[in-house]
Amino acid sequence: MSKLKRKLFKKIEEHRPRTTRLLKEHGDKVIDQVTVAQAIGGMRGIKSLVTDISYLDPQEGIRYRGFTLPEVLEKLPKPEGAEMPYVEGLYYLLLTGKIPSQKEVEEVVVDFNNRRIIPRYVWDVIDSFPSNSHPMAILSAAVMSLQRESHFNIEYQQGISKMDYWSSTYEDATNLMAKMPLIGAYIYNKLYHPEKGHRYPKPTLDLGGNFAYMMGKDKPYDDVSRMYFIIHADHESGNVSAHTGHLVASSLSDVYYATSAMINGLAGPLHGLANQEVLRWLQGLREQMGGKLPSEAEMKKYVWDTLNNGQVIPGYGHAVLRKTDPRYTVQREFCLKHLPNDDIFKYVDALYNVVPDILREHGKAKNPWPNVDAQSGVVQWHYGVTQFDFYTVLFAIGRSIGVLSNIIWDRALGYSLERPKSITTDMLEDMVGIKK
Ligand code: HAX
Repeated sequence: MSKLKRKLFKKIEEHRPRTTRLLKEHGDKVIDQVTVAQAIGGMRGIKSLVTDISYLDPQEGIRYRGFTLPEVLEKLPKPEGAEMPYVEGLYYLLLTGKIPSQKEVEEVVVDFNNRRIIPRYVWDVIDSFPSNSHPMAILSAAVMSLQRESHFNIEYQQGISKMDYWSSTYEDATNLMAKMPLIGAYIYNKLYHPEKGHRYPKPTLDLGGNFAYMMGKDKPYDDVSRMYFIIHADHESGNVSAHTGHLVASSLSDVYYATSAMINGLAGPLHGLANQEVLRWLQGLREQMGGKLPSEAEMKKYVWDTLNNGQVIPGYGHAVLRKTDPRYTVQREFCLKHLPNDDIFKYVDALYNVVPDILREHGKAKNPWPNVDAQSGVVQWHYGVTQFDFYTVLFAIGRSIGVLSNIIWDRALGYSLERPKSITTDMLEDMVGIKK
């Protein structure tokens, strides 16, 4: 057993009595109520999921295991000469709640590297897709094809105890996490640079460094990748991708089924696909402007035209957040340091000056501030990843760290099959006293 797995097991054993006690002694205590608007409106805000891996405060933004994003980026160990921490260190933090030492994280790096081998049939699945397929569809299918590798599935068939589900799930999750960036880079090269062919991984590199290498990108793209995967990793459990992963895994489907489903949820334009939509929308403006930076009045007109057309402003608003997303701020600071004169960055900054006021005047969005997706495409574009269809694949690689960590813990704490109750419109009308 690896040191990380041993540490995780200890933490699981310490935690289990807390969940058991809550259920046994306080299982019937009321912690929330449900309104008609919540039942019709996507279950917004109902407290009905439990996770210790991250928590999203509407004002402050995300904390991973109690740490804000700037704290995570500052405290996690970094590869020599790097500005951003090891992604593997984040996996350690999310699983155990502890910031790993340099040595502890280096052990995880070696463990991940040993799990990178990808069966030939996965490349065949990817290669069989037409080159105009969306990369998220290819990613989902590639992850799905790996399902036959599941240790959990084999052990379940053999009849293991519930108490041990977490162990084979840990193996599956870590195997998949180590492979995801390689699959992503392969999809990128197949779709956009077939002339360059496939690059094999470099065994000496960490997850972020190797991803940059396989994408064919020089420094600081390794740091961009580390930053990107870390800030997208988790956003508590209610968002579509995290919730989908949790929901599918709750039926004891293995992590391959659950992660493929999570990828499908992330691929919607109201969720992860918004990062590609921001760039597509900005390019529309750029074309209109013939490449020059629009004046404030021109920018305002473009935003209003979009709203008056009945469309949303991509990259703005959020179902939970009520302030600027700290994931936006982390990337903005990176841009200010590394690409302050980038054209698209200037567009994004100029938008920040006009959109919140316009959304407030428009009067619909509860949160007029930018979310993570408003800024993330800019960084990719600057370093030559201009194929914005690909951006959500990057998000998916990052998000899988949180989703997989959660599934391991779901299994460890024996979380139940999800089964909320639905009712009919007739019943709802009766409940609120509408006469028919
Ligand atoms: N532009 C225009 N209208 C917006 C808006 C925006 N950016 N954000 C919200 N609204 C509208 C909603 O469409 C909704 O209109 P209707 O009443 O006509 O349905 C109204 O304002 C109230 O919405 P809300 O309660 O403020 O927000 P929701 O919780 O319903 O939705 C969304 C949250 C993120 C989906 C929404 O803000 C949106 O569509 N934003 C643009 C797309 C986007 O950036 N998505 C990525 C979000 C971050 C994320 O998950 N990344 O993966």
